[in-house]
Amino acid sequence: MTARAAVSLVTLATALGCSEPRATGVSDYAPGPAFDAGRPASDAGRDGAPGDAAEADALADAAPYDAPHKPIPKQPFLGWVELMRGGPVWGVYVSDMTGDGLNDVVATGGSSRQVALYAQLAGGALADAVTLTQEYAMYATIADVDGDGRNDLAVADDGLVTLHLGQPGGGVGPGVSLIGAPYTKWAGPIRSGDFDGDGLVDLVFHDGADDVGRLVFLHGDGHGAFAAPVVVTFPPHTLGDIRVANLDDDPADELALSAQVTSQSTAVHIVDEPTPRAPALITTLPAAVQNGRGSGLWVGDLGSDGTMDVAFTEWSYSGPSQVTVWQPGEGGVFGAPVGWPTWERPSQLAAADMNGDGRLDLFVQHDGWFAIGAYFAQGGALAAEAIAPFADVRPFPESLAAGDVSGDALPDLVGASPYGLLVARHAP
Ligand SMILES: [Ca+2]
Ligand SMILES: [Ca+2]
Ligand SMILES: [Ca+2]
Ligand SMILES: [Ca+2]
Repeated sequence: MTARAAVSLVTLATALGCSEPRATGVSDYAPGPAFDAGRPASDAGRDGAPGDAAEADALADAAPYDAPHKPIPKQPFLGWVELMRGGPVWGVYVSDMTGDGLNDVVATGGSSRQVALYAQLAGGALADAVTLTQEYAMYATIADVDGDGRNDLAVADDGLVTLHLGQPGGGVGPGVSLIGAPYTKWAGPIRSGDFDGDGLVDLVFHDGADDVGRLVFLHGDGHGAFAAPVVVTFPPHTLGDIRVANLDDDPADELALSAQVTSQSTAVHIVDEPTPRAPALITTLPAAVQNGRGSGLWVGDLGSDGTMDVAFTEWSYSGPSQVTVWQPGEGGVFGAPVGWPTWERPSQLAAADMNGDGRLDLFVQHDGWFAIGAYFAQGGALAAEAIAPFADVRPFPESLAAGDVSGDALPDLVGASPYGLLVARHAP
């Protein structure tokens, strides 16, 4: 890191820490190469405190970013970026955990790796972090598991899969373990959906055994209890992220999961329950980039055209980087993928209608580049990627999320960084 970059980085980290909106837009600051310089001494004990005016002025005057390969053009599709204090964050989730109808942010893997709640306050600001759970958790999912109208929180990590029921007035209750001895290696991403089609919330998580890939399904009874786990095994490779959506004509949800098959080979598996409570791998979508690596996975209706999409970021050291998109056709059979060229090191994905045209747009984080790309939907296609400076977000399955967290009905982007929770508010 150059001295100049270090100075602008410290300035950025300091100025982003303020909790009040400032006029400085994201396009006005100079992203640095990495958040690895340690927090500036002047930050000590200042969580939530506004940065001083001199630092804000320095931010506005910061030097442009020296990108070694490609310059980052300034694209004003994001508003200003705010760094909430509270220590490192790994996973971020946007949902209402306080029962007031306003989205809040739940963050996993904080400084003590507990799960923290950043509640949205009236007026749109996020409150300081409040610890929701005492157990370690890197992964979480939020859904109303017991049907009482309050969102519940299921967390997974280090051999634990624990359910915390939402409480009247906000917050969650004590954790109840959902698994026993067979799944104590470690637990990866956990997701919720209705996989058996009975209208009740089920859970699925990745059991991180080394020698075999295992997905564990927990079918809910609608009252917070679950049937015996159903395990689907995969050939020995590392499972990545899990995403849930209804990809075919039946009412039940399917799921997509990314897998690192070899050190130079990735794939996306589609899992369905052709017979309720008998989930099975139904198809594997081979990676499109040869000798590539994949990381970000997203499933939904890009462009809001009524057709579901499975999106996966792929890159290789020597070849192209792209966002690969598959669409399920008749009977859930997937067609050939379409590759959308993307900038360096594409990582996590999130989607929101950022430009208000009623179509869902796609966002891709660029790992280590302090940049985020936007693919705005145009009809049945995506426009060429627009790049905007962003703060560094972890290359972690759940480190990027979208949703309105400021109460203006415009979607914001939320990211997990080594420094804390990032909130990129929609430009007003
Ligand atoms: Ca709320
Ligand atoms: Ca509930
Ligand atoms: Ca169900
Ligand atoms: Ca289905």
